[in-house]
Amino acid sequence: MKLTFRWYGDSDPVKLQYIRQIPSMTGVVTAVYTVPVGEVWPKDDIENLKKTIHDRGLEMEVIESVPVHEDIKLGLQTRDKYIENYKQNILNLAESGVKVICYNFMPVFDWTRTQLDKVLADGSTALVYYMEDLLKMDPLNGELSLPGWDSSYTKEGLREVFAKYKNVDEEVLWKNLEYFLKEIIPVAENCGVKMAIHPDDPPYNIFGLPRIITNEQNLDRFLKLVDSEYNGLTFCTGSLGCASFNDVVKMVDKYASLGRIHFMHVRNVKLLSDGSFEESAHYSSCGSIDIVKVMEALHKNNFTGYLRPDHGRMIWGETGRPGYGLYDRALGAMYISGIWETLNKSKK
Ligand SMILES: [Mn+2]
Repeated sequence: MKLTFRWYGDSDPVKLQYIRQIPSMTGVVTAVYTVPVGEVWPKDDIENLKKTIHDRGLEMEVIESVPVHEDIKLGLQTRDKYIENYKQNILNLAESGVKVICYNFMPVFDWTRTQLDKVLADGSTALVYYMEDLLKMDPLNGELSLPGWDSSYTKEGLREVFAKYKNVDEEVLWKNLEYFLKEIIPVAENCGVKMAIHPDDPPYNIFGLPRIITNEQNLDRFLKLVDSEYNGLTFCTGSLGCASFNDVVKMVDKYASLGRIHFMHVRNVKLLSDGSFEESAHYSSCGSIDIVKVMEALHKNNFTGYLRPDHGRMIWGETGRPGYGLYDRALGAMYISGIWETLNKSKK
């Protein structure tokens, strides 16, 4: 297991030198954020990013994310141009030493929450998702925006893209994903980069848009679309685990044993009775996911991929990017490392 930390580049209030001070941290997971979705990342930008990170004693072996252009998800004629660009990005990143690329195939929106600063009982703040509030949200009224969402959409642009999805149901989305994978996976194989799809968050349709990377049956189907080690998963315990139909520990065990998990996102969520959930501290009893069992499943299967603590709460007065502060993620990293060290030592 290689422990990593997400870093948003020079504008991130969490500095590389702080990340470097977390024991057993090997590298950061990042991206080139200045290039519009669908375009080729300049090689100089990739190399400069790598140099900045290496100069601080960290590695850059995982990219999160190379976003997939909406035309690819929609299956439009124009997709071929964007797929060629995507292949070029894979090749360029491989040349700079990248081993894993994380991406997702969620239409229009990335991860979705109803509040980013819910005050929990201990005074920390966390991201939450309350069903009652979600049902009141209208993404087309132009007032809604969350981090992780493509903020380049205007109100009209959003209406247009929603209209295009009128003809894209889950089966069409599967076809479009298969088309994309059959183009890019051979390229990834040739240059030794493992592609790792991130599950949909939350893992079911929202706002009438289809979502397919959602549950065990669909992950099985996904892995068979192109049955190659290079067509793998970013297994996000929080994204899959926020729905009660997913048995996260069982799924980690299964996909790790198949050698198809290349990147782990580890975080905990507390499930509430009506399908709502609150992000919690990593510690098992703070949420609904048994993090020790997740780590045991990885250990049992000799997991050698990358892992990062995923979202954290805001604690100790820290302010910054919701979910991506330093302190709680660092606590999560040490908790995970502690479990891993114990498992390593008790095996001998
Ligand atoms: Mn995640």
